[in-house]
Amino acid sequence: MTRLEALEAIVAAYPREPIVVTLGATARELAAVARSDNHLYVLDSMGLPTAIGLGLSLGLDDSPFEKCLVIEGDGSLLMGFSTLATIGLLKPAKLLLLVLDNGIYAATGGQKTASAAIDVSAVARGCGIDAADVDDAQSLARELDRCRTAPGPILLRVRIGPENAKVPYLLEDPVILGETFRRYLAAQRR
Ligand SMILES: Cc1ncc(C[n+]2csc(CCOP(=O)(O)OP(=O)(O)O)c2C)c(N)n1
Ligand SMILES: [Mg+2]
Repeated sequence: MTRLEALEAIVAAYPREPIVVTLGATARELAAVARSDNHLYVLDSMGLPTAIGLGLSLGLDDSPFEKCLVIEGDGSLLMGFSTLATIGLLKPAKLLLLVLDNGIYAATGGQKTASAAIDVSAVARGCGIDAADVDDAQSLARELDRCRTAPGPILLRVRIGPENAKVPYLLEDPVILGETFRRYLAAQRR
């Protein structure tokens, strides 16, 4: 599965739920698949999308949203790995954390991450998070559907290939991106 295919499946399954998306090619490719106000594009803040999604999912606990999604890279997750412990402690029921695991830092030249050496799903389970490995598009669609009603926090480790799709850069002002996302959430809560 390519990153683009994984993102297409995620957008198809959760077109209106809040999605916090990690930096680099993942943000660019998501914007190319569906540029949407319910997406918070976290430009450059490696290691932080999961922490942002944790806070957001706690704040949205009583909202009509089925889930609050985070789309992470393996490298970015590893950089903010301690957040998994806090997620296990606080147990945000709406949090669905999707780790797009290509085993490399694709954005900076393809250096290997520690992902191949460790079992991310086992770490998540050790923290009290429901977790599963997803290896193909069919399993991804099935798991995304299961997660709609399954109580969070849930982590899906989604194996993707190493390629980056040829899509335009996303060079918008982060303040405007953040404000657009905030307004989307506020409008749903009225
Ligand atoms: C704190 C910090 N360190 C380094 C970078 C440079 N950087 C941007 S994206 C990236 C790789 C991210 O890897 P991963 O999360 O696995 O995503 P992938 O590129 O593989 O999709 C790096 C090292 C950064 N933006 N911020
Ligand atoms: Mg990676």
